[in-house]
Amino acid sequence: SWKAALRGVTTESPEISKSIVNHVQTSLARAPYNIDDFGAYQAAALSVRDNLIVNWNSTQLEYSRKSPKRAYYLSLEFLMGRTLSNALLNLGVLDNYSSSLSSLGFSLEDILVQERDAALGNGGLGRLAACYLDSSATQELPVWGYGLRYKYGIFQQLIKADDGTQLEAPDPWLDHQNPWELPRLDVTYEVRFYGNAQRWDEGTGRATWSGGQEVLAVAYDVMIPGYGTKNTNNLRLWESKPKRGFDLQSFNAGNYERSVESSNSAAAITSVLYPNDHTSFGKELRLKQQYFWTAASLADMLRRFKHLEKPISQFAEYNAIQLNDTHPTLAIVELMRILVDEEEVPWDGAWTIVTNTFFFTNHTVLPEALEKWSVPLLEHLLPRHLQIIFDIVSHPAIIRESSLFLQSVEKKFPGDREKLSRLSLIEEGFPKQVRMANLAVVGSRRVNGVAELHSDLVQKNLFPDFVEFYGKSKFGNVTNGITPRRWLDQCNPSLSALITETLKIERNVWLKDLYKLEGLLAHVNDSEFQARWAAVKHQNKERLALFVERQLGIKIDASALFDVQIKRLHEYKRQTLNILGVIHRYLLIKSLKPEERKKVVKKVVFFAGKAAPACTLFKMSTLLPLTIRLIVNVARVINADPDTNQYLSLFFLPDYSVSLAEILIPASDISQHISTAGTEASGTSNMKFCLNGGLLVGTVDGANIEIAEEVGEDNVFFFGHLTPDVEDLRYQHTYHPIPVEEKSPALAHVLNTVSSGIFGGDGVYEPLLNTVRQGDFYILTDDFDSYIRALEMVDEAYSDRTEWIKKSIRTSAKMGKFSSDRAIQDYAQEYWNIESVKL
Ligand code: 26M
Repeated sequence: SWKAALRGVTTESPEISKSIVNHVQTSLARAPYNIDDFGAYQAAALSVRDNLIVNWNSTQLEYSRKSPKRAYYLSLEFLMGRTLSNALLNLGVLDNYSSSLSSLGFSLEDILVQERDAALGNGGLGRLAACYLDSSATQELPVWGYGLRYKYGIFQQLIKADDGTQLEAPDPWLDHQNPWELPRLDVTYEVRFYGNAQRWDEGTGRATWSGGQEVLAVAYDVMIPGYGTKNTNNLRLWESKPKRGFDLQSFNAGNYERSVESSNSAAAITSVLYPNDHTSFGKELRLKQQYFWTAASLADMLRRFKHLEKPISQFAEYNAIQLNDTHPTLAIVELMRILVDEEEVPWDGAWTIVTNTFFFTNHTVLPEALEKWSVPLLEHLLPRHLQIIFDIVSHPAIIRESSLFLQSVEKKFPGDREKLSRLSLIEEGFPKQVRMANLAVVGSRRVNGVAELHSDLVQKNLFPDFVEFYGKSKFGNVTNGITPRRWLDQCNPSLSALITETLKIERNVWLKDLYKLEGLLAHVNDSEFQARWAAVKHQNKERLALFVERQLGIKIDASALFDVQIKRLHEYKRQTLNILGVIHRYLLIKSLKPEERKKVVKKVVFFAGKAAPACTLFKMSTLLPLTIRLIVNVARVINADPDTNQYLSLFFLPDYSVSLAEILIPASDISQHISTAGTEASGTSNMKFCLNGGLLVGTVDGANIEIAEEVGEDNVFFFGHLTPDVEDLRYQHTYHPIPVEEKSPALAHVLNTVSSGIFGGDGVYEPLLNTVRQGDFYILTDDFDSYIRALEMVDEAYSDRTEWIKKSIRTSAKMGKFSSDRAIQDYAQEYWNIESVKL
C-alpha cells in the first residue's frame, strides 16, 4: 500500500499520506516499501510536526505583534510522556492520520506505542508542569515553559526477578532523533560560574563579576499545541555545551585528556535529571543546573523584553515568572544582578521590579524537602549572587530602610530574636545555609500552595511569621488540576465517546469545560447507560490484563476488583500500609473454609512506582527498596497459593511512567491515596482516577478532601486520623509508646507473620518492620484498623454492582473543578494578570 500511495492513489486523506511518505523518503532517507512501525512513527511524527510549526510560527508572530503581558513557567521538570497522540488530538487530525496510516498498511495504535516517553521529571511536580502547558495553550494564554534538556530522564526501573531489588538503568530517550524539538543552535547565552565579584560602588551596591568558567546554553524549542485552537506555545529547554570546543593550548601541548576536561564538565550540566523527589540536597552539580537554567532563561526573557523598547521599570508589567517550587529561586537573585549590575537600576527600584515579577508555588511541607544551599558552596560557585543574597538580608550602606528586610522585621517585631531567626534567609550553623523557601517568599509577589489543606498548612506551619509580617493577602491557594485531554480522552477513548453521546454535546465543548460532565448526573439511573459505563470499565480492565499477561506472563481475571496504588515510593505515601493490608487480607482468606472463601470479593492489587536510588556504599539511606522487595515477594507467595489465588492476587509493575499510568488509570475500580494526614500536598493522580470513574480510598489529606467535597462523602472511602492528631500521636510514640500488640492486634499479627519468614527474606524485612513497631513516624499503627475497615466498606459497596456503577458515574461527573484549565485560569487571573491572545 506504500507503493499505492506513491503512485498517487487516493486515500481518505491523500494529503496526509503523501506527507508521511514524503518524510519517509526525504527526512528519513529510507525506502517506503520496507519501512517498519518505528519508521512509520517517525514519518508520521514529522508530518504532524509540520502542522505544529505553522501554528507555532503564527502564534509567536502574534505575540510579537500584540506584545501582551507574558507568563513564564520555570520548572526543572516537565514530565511530558508521549507527544504524537496528544498532538493529533489537539490539532483535530486524529481520524485523518488513523485512516491514512491504515491505508498505508499500519495501525495507529501500533504506531503510537513506538514513541518513547519524554520523562524529564520525577513525579507529581513535573507532570503538573506538563498539564499546565497543555492548559495554557488551550486557554490561548501567552505562557512559555523553561526547563532543561536532560540527555537522560528519570532512570528506568528494573526489578530483579529473584529477590525483588530495584535496579536503575539510564534512560537514553534522545538516542533516536526527537521530532518534537526544534534545535535553535543560534539562540545561545553564556553562563558564568566561579570567578570573582568586585564591588565597585559601595553607594549603589553594584559589582562586576568576572573570571571563572563560562558555559554556553543552547535553546531547544518544544511546540505545545492547544486543544481545538491554532495557538501553539513554546517550551524552551536548555542544553549546556562548552563555550569553546576544547582547550587548544593543552591540546597543542600534547595533553589531550586535559584539553577535553573542561568541555566535558560543561556538557555534564544538563546530562541527567536528579532522581530524588523530596530529598537529597547539597550536590554542586544540582546547584549548577539550577543557576545555568535560571540565568539562560532570564537572559532570554530580557532579550525579548528589550525588543519592546519599553523602559526597564516596566518589566513586571510585561512579565510574570512562576517558580515551580524553590528549584528556580536563584532567578530572583539573578534578576537583581542583571538589573543592578548590568542595567544600572538603583537597588530599591530593582527590588520593586523583582518582587512584582515572581510568583512562588510550594509543593511540599516535608521539612527534609525544603531546599538549603550552603553559604561556602554558593560563595565558591556564585560569588556575586551570595553578595546579593546578603544585601537582600541587610546592607546598611546600600539599602534604604524600606527594603531593608531584617531591619523592617526588627521594626515590626522589636526584640523578638527568635522570630527574627525564623524569618531569616540564612540559617546559622556550620556551615551557614541559605533557606531557599524563605528567599522565594521574600522575593515574590504572591505565594501559593496546591490544595486547600496544603495552602493552609503553608500559612500556619511553614511560613507563619511571614504571614504575620506581610499579611494574609500575599498567600493563597490554587488547587492543582489535570488535563482532561490526556487523562480522559486520550487514555480512555471509549469512555470519552460514551460521555459525548450521553451529554449530546460535542466533545470539544465538554473537554474545554469539564464542569459540563455534571450533565451525566441526569443519566445515573438509566440502566442502559449504567451497563455501557460498566462495559467500558470492563474493557479497560481487559486491556490492562492483556498488558500484564504480555509483560509478566500471568493471566488476570478482569472480573475481579482492581485496586491500584501507583506513585513514587515514599515513606509518607505509605505503600507499606497497603502491602501490610494485602497480607492481612491474604491471611484472612487463608483462614476461611473453602466454601466461605467463595463469598469474598475477588481482588487484584497493582503497585507501581520508582524509589529514589538510595544505596550509598556505606548505608541504605531509606528503606524504600525494602518495601518493593516485600511487595514482590509477597506477590510471589500469594499468586502461587492455590487456596487463595482466585480471590487475591498482587502485582508490582516495573518502570512506572506516564504511558503506564495511561493504561492503569482507566482500569481501576479503586485507587489508594493513603498518605499520613497533612503530608501529601495535593496529589494529582487521585483526580485522574476519579475522572475515569475509579473510586478513591484515601486519607483526609491534600486534594482528596476537595474531591470528597465535590463527589460527596458517601462516594469516597476515607479513613485514618486527621492532620491535627498527627503531631500528638508522634509525641505519644516518642514519650508514651504503646506496643503494636495493644494498639492493633491485627497489625501485630501481620508484622509477626512477615517476621516468621513465610515471604522469605531471611530477616531482611526487620528494619522496615521495626520502623512500624518503634517510632512509627507515619502513624501506620494508629491508622491500620481504620484502613482495614475502609477496605471492608469497599468490599461491601462493590457487592452491590448497580450502586457501585452509580458511584462511579457520580464521581466522574463531579470532576469539573479538577481540570487544569480551571487551575491555569486561577493563575492567569489571581497571580499573573495575563489575558488570552486570539490568533
Ligand atoms: C530535590 C533534590 C534533588 C532533586 C530533586 C528534588 C525534588 C524534586 C521534586 C524535590 C521535590 C520535588 O517535588 C516535590 C513534589 O513533587 N511535590 C508534589 O507536587 C505535586 C504537584 O503539586 C503534588 O500533587 C504532590 O502532592 C507533591 O508531593
